[in-house]
Amino acid sequence: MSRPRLIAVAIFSSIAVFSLSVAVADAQQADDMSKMPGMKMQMSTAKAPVGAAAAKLGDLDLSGGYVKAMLPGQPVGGGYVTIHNGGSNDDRLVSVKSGDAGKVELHEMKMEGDIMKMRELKEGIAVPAGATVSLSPNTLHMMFKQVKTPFKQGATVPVTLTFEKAGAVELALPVTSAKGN
Ligand SMILES: [Cu+2]
Repeated sequence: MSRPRLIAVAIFSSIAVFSLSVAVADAQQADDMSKMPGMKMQMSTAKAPVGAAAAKLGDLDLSGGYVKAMLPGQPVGGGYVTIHNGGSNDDRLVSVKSGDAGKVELHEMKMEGDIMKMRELKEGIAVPAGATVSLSPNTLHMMFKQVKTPFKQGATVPVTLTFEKAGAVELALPVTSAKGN
């Protein structure tokens, strides 16, 4: 076998192993993340789409809010927003609700070795004083469960985000393409 070909095979094998690891991790998730290709393999930093939802709540600035369109058969939806705490008190996103979903959980995706794992953050997401926390694909996210009608590109999904100190704020998250960011 010639050298370039050997290298190509090696690269392909490592991709296959990585995909397999991801698939194994997915299988362990009740959410079945394997049906969420958009949330899985994109390692780049996502940019918020044009027309993303924004709001101000006390010291908190929320921007870049959106959800991804759901693919046929996809059981859960992913939502994202950036939160900047311009104040001098730490705060915490404690819960999210939506009229379009039975429940919304706060999740984190993380590489553990070469396996991507997702877990629920029952304690919420800390937003320390002066910090900017981004919920974006492959990291922190809102996970919409028991979705009544699959999110469709062009629609909006209403959410209420509740913070420990700042209180609650409503956002209408635009639904963007299921692919890419
Ligand atoms: Cu999730």
